[in-house]
Amino acid sequence: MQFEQLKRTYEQPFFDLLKQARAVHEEHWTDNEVQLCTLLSIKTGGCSEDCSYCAQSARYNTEVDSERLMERCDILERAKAARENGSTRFCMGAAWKGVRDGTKRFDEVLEIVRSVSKLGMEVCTTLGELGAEEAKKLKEAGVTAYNHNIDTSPEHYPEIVSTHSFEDRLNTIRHVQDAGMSVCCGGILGLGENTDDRLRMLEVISNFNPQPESVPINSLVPIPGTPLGDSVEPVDNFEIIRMIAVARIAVPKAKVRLSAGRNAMSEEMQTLCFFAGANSIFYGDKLLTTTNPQSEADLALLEKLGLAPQAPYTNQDRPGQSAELASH
Ligand code: SAM
Ligand code: DTB
Ligand code: SF4
Repeated sequence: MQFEQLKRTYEQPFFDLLKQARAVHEEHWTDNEVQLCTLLSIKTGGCSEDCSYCAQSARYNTEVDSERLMERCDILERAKAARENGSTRFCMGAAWKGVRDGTKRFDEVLEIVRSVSKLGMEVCTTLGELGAEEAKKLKEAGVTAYNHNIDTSPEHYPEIVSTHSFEDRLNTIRHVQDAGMSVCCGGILGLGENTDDRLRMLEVISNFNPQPESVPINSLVPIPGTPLGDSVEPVDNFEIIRMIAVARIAVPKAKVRLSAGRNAMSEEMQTLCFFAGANSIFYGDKLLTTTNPQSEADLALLEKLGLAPQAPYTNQDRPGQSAELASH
């Protein structure tokens, strides 16, 4: 969708927007399911980049220390626990500028992915910048989706990050698409951007070809010590709901993931987000470095609403499943 159309959609009376989003949602998603995804920070802190919202940048004095890449067996334990708890997607994040083929750490990541992908969940990684070769190898190892957010509009991006460009983000996304992985791409609300910035971000995302398989909508979790730690007004709940609704309309087949920031949202607020088209959440007490609602509370909310956690995949129906793995 183009900016003008997104803007007209966004500016409708609130109930008209919700009605439109709900109709699009029901056309493409018939099952009243919410996907539960578990996040794990496999390499925390010490990142060279200066993203001004991030607890893991080495440039800011936050409470997060730099750690080494986790051991494969520990990651596997966490992935198994996530599957036991009902997650159908396991997302591994690393605080790196990017990964490079031929390095020891990239080989370690490939080994980790090979192990985790045998568990039958969707395997998502978010490791920073990728070239064509790295993307191909991750796909071969069993990554089904790669998360790389554009975070805000092209115009606002330089206000938020100076160590890489918006174009760098798009290049990585292109490599992910070329390698045949699904793209998970969304952004953050609350970086000091205006509504037009948010809609320009959605314009870029909705014009990807193919459209992304998932769109995470994060609401800024202010991190003390970062440039955005205390300076920015929280985003109005109605603006968040409107953005979820417009994302649902603009990218109808994507999972719209209500991501960071749920800890600060009431149950009623989250419910309106589900109604507007959100159909995936991060599940488990921790995101990467910050807290998330307790699992029991999330399950209780879904139950109250008559929503079901997405059922586990069988061997054959997991997206991105290779014929070789499916036959095991
Ligand atoms: N280093 C990789 C990258 O930059 O793509 C992966 C990790 S990064 C933490 C993944 C995404 O988490 C960011 O693009 C941003 O959308 C989101 N994020 C990070 N810190 C956040 C915060 N404090 N509040 C909300 N979202 C945040
Ligand atoms: C995404 O869009 N949000 C997740 C995931 N992709 C990697 C990360 C949220 C991080 C929130 C801040 C933190 O825990 O450090
Ligand atoms: Fe944080 Fe990722 Fe930016 Fe590094 S590249 S500072 S981990 S958001």
